[in-house]
Amino acid sequence: MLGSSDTIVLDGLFEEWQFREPIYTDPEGDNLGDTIDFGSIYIDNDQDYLYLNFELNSETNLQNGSDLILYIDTDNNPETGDDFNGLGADLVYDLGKRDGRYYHDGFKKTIGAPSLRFDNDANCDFRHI
Ligand SMILES: [Ca+2]
Ligand SMILES: [Ca+2]
Ligand SMILES: [Ca+2]
Repeated sequence: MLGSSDTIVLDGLFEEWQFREPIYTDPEGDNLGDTIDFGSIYIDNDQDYLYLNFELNSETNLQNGSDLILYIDTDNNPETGDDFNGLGADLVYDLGKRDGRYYHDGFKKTIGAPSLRFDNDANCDFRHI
């Protein structure tokens, strides 16, 4: 049975992430004028969901006016999906537009905001770095 530290709960609290190692840590203060300065990035999954945790320099509503786009190569194959810097992104999601697409078995499916879940519902709650 999984303990509480093994379970990601979308509740606006991030204590369960302290038991995980970041997959990447971006330097602080390197945003060069952009509004968003990424810090550490964490990833985890269970049998149903993929969980992403981005540390940002300030509280940001990614679903409103953001120009961030998420690219995920879900089949680890650069030949499938959208080409983005050599990545074959099978899932592409524009966070600010709440719109995206998913490629699977040669089919393209449009995905909207209900396909994704955000901590604290409409307003993402991000931890400050
Ligand atoms: Ca939580
Ligand atoms: Ca940074
Ligand atoms: Ca791919």
